[in-house]
Amino acid sequence: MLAYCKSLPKAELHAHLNGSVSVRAIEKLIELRKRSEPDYKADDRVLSTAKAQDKIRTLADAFLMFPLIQALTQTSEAVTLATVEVISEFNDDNVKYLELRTTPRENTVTSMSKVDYIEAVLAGIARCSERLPIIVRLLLSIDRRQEVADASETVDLAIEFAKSKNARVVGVELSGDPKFDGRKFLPLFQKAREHGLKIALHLAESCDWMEELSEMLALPPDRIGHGTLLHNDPVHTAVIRENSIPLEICLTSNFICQTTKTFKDSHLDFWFSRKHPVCLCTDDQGVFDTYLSKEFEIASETFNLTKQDLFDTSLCGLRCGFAPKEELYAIERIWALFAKEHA
Ligand code: 6MZ
Repeated sequence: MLAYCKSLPKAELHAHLNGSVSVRAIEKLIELRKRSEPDYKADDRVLSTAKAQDKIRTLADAFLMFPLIQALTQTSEAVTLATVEVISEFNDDNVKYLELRTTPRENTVTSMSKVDYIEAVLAGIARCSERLPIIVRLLLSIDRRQEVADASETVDLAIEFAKSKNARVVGVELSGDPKFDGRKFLPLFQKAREHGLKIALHLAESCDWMEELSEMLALPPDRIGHGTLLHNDPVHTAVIRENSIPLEICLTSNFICQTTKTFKDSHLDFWFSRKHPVCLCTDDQGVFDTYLSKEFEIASETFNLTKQDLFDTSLCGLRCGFAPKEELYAIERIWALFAKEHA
């Protein structure tokens, strides 16, 4: 089944840039850093990211990993390198449509502004678009820990960048440690929507801040990240079903962080059995040492999915993308061709 999963064209809709950086890419980033700082010594923990699975037991543990990687992407050159590496690895896994998401950061030491950061990511996307058969779009992330003013700047930048000619910024999203309430950002998401941006919200990833849910769902978001515990509440379930809000489900991430005890306990089954749109995603393929084909294989083994189920799930992922519908239709031809070849 893994071979079939690898051969399937896939859409990845939930991938955090810095969490997706692999050990191989981390080594390249360290090399780059050493060119300007020969004595640079990377934190030992960052090099053992591939073994992070052994160390991460909770979501809080995962949140200790991100700053270690972010410490290596503090210049435009490093951000572009990380972007190119991440996209190349998704391309190697036969991902045809990728939505990356990242939190624009400024760094006063290296004089990297948020605009520089976004431009560096877009430069990496442009470089890959020239040589790889993968379409990449970008969501700008608001970190739950941020001040509203900081997040507001990100939304304004998303609006500006989305207007540019080959608009690769298609949305904004909310992520970060779920123990921080996201309600203060709601007016910003409203504003983003008024300017034509799509919205994805991490919701109910853990049992922190469950009281925000009704207000966050009332937005309503265009997609939900994780939503691990949402199906426990019939009112929330009804809102999600009525609005047909797709869920981005990351099996390995949820399992490693123990927000689902086993793969079988995943909420995937609940939504799948109701024919609700779900997208299988990796979340942080570097930190969790996974890749999208593997997520498909785990889903297939855990829930006895057939090849047809996997194909349908993969196509459903593409259709939940935030790129304009006509672009997604055009990409769908790849799925149609695959279906014809495997009929
Ligand atoms: C919530 C997550 C996350 O933005 O620097 N992030 N937020 N839940 C998760 N599940 C494990 N995984 C990653 O990528 C790293 C940032 O993405 C968010 C966190 O805010 C993390 O700092 P970027 O590219």
